Amino acid sequence: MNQKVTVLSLLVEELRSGRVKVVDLTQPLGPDTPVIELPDMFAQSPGLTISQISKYDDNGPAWYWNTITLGEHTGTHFDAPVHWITGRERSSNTTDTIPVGQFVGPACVIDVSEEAAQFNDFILTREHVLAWEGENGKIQPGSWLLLRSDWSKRTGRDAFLNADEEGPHSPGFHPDCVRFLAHERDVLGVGVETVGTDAGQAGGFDPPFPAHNIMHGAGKLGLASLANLDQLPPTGAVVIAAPLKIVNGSGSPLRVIALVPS
Ligand code: 23J
Ligand code: MN
Repeated sequence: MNQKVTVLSLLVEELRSGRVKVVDLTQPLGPDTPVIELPDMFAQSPGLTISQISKYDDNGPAWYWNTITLGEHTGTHFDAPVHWITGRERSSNTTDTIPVGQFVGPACVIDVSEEAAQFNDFILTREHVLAWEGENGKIQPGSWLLLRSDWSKRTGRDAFLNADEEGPHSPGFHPDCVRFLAHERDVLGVGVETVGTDAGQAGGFDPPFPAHNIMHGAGKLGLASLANLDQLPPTGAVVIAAPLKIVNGSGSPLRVIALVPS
């Protein structure tokens, strides 16, 4: 019997033929994975520790497995609306309750890699997004807005966190840009290559940490420490970013993948 042609049967054929590629937007997750450093007055999030339970030995002759301990916001990870105080009263704001439909969406990729290389504190404005839309079309509701900075190409913790006496220096979003994306474009959320969705210096913005404050206050999501954004077109890719179903979780490490047409 012939199978009906559907958008998914066509997708399967495109995947099989290689005309649609699956791109991994995830950083390796290990003990050296850098974690955000907050000012000393605040509690810090632990990175990953991994210890062996057994490896085909007396502790388990035919099986290998490990125990992992880590903060929810370690490496390539997802920020749920409940992560920020502005999102605490929203419904379905935790990793286990966000509707799964919100984990899949088209990607709008804004390339600021040259600007961020020139000026590590580069801040994306509403005007930058409007200029991008002039080239690529209007951001559709339910899109992921991904900021390509090439920050994922930095090797080692010091270069990645890029901190000095003033604190960390890394690109991010202007508060007015976040308001625009959340309220006038209704994005799913923002994704970045840096350690968090906010700029390194965003603790001093008004409001502090606008990508957290405004996005999560609007029920929007965040993706941090993404990689391989240079392999995505400005539009046309679909991103799947589904966190672990941690009960009352504020976020989770995850595997982020993109479907990219060639
Ligand atoms: C806690 C406090 C401030 C920030 C963050 C976490 C993150 O970036 C995060 O991983 O969500 S800025
Ligand atoms: Mn986070």
